[in-house]
Amino acid sequence: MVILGAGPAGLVLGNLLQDSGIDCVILERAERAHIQTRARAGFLAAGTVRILERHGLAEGLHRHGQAHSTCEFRTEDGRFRLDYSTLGRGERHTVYPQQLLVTDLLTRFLAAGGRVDFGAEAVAVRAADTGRPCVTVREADGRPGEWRARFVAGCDGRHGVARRSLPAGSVRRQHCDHGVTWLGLLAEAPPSLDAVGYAVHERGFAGHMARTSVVTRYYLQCERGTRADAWSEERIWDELELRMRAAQYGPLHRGRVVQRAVVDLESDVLEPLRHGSLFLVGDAAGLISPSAAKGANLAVLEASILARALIDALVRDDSEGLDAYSARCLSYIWRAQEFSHWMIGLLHGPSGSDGTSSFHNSLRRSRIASLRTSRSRQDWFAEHYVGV
Ligand code: RFL
Repeated sequence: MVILGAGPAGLVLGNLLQDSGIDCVILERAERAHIQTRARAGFLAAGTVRILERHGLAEGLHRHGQAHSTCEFRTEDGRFRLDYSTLGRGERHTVYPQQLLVTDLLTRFLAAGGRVDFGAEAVAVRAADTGRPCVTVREADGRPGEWRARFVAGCDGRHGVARRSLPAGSVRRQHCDHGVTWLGLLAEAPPSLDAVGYAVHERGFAGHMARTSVVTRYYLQCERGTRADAWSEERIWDELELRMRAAQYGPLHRGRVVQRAVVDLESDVLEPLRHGSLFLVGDAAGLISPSAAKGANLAVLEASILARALIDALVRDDSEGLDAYSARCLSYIWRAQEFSHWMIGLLHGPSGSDGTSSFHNSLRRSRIASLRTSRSRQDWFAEHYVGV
């Protein structure tokens, strides 16, 4: 078994297969230090934690992760909080930075004898429609290499080679550009509130998400085409305080901005997620906007579904799970896409003052008002917000 990519998807899959005695190698383009320090997701859904627990992969997150269950909305109509652990299915998030989860998964995989080739870039997947696919590789020393296996798992993200290796016409890509751009920031500053903060402001959205007791992620909606370094730190903090209405609700803990990235909110889904012996998993299967923090959770879920199916096929000679893999994952993916899309509508007032935007702005206000007042709406929100 060849796994492309050592992100959450590839490492969960690798651990689960290895635990069942299935031989696998992970090819990872980046260096080890890079994947262990790449800060991205942080909110793990209850279902994700259960999958990791079931396979003995949750020790680190239980030791260092923090339970989280409240979000706070701040809008022109005031603020309100939802404790989603008391709504819907009564589940919480565990906040645990993705780079720590990746480090745990990698450490466990290597300690159990697993092989990860760092600096090895997959160049193409060939003969995926046969029972003996082949992955061509540029090794860390620049020399060409080749791997053959029964199956290949494309866990190499949105820009990976698995997607690019699919023959034209074998897969349908459905894409949506949500027309919204965020400046994603990581600040060396303690969280400023004990909740995820969603601020809707006429100047645009601002978000606050705890990562650890000393690091906080913030988002600022910005113009499409903004460069990540375009805003000074002072402007960033002033804008965050303005949109989060710090004058009314209290100042933010300021600190050094240690990471910035411009994120165009986009989604895409590939269908089907299997081409012969090649399977797409995680961001390679579908990209989801970070508006509802679903990407890493889907990656873990899909990897666990594929692992079960591969184990059944390789150990028990039962390929039913592999045949059902694509349809099964797509039903979860589309549910997550639907919720993320709904969140984008909830959080972004369109700029401009023509009749259409004012209409949509009023719809957005009404949507937030119903979330504030309707218990059944809150239950629905909680169920989808914390679930995948
Ligand atoms: P990854 O993590 O991108 O890993 C893919 C790996 O493949 C390697 N690779 C290759 N290796 C060999 N050969 C090649 N040709 C290769 N091409 C690529 C890469 O180096 C990399 O190591 O994909 P995976 O495993 O599918 O995991 C997906 C998640 O990383 C992603 O969905 C999340 O980070 C999304 N996301 C969030 N998800 C959540 O569930 N909760 C969150 O709170 C959350 N916050 C976020 C996020 C994503 C963000 N960015 C990237 C926009 C916050 C941000 C800012």
